[in-house]
Amino acid sequence: MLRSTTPASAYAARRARIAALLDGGALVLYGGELRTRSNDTEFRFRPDSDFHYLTGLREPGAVLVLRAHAEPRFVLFVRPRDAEAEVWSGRRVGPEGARDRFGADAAYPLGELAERLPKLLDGARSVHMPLGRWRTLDQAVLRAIDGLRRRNRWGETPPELVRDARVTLGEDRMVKDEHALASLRAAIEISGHGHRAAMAALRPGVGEHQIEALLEYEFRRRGADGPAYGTIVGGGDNACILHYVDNDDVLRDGELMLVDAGAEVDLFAGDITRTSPIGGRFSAAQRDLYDIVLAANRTGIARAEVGSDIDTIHRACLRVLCEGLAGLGLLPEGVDAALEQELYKRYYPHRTSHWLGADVHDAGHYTLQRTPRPLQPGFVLTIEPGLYIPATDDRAPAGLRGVGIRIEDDVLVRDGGPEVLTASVPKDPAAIEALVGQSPLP
Ligand SMILES: [Mn+2]
Repeated sequence: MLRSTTPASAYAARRARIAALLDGGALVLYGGELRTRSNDTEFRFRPDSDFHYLTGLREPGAVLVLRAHAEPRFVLFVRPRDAEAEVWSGRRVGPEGARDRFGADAAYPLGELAERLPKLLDGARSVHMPLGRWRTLDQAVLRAIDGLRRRNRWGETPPELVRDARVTLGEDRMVKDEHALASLRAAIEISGHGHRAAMAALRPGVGEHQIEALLEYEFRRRGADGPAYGTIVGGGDNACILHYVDNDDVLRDGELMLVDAGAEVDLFAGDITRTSPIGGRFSAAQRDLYDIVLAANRTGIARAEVGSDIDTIHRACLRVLCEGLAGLGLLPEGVDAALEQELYKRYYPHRTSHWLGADVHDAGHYTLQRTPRPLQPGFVLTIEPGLYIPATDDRAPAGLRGVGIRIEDDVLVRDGGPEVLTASVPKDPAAIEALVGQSPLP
């Protein structure tokens, strides 16, 4: 069985929280549809995160209408049962199952959406929806509002306000409830198994694709939905390509392997990066660079406190990285000039943190009134400083050219100080060296 940590009551509690924020309005979400992979075959379905967050339903072609203004409150539209279609493309929950198994107060076949939506929106003060996300949903809602407006003489009262539901949902998703946290912890625990297995199987001559397969085997066999995003396994200077997902090179002695991979459980994502020496030992030059990134990682984590913000974390990490780079002779302009003129971008082009949750780059604003928002208890973010020395960098000593290192942890902001959710995955260089090559590649 796939791992699930989320009871039906958790989805009901989320719907109640969101309904209280709708101010007498209605929320309309679409779970999404199958996407073509090639010709007539499709990717495995993965529902929209907001939709799943409130329903737990994983079927394509489903619409949620959550009504704060009247009964029934929780309405689902789903594909109707169809014995023949289900033989080909899998079981469907159907309207009856939507009521019995997913707790809908009312449920109808998807084909009745256009006909029923006006009545469901009648009397709602506002409609909350992901504007512009799904053309079909936009059209259905706008038609319903327009239809109600035309019938205003007969007493129908259309919503006067359309709001972007992603703002409301994003704010709620930012503060992880106990079930979201349980899902995240499970996703991270499984991700950790994958990372440790990858380190243990690492040795020269193994293919990046084999490490990728091992990670995803660990994820799936332990009941995760699968990888939460495209697994990155980069040996040597492939580590300097930030979104390297080809994973088709061989891992060479004397080089490092960067793995950025996370499992998904109940549609919550782990997101972990570790960098390991392929031959089992960091060279002195690699170790120098590793220690700088590790110091930045630890500095960033220490700053992930209530009231801090991700700009403060980023700047604290940047200073550590720049001081380290200057110490290696890679920033002859000096630390202050490097920070001011962003000269470090040559070696560190990305930001340090993103929100983590149901989406690996999770929902929720990063700024409020254009200033970075203060961290609150329950926020989960990544701390992922890195340094990537281009293979062509003639400033760098030969032993550092083409070396890429990133160390990424997932951190829960708490009143008592940050909790590192990814603490079970080694990042101390001695601990990594002790693990690398310890078991045969299966
Ligand atoms: Mn990340």
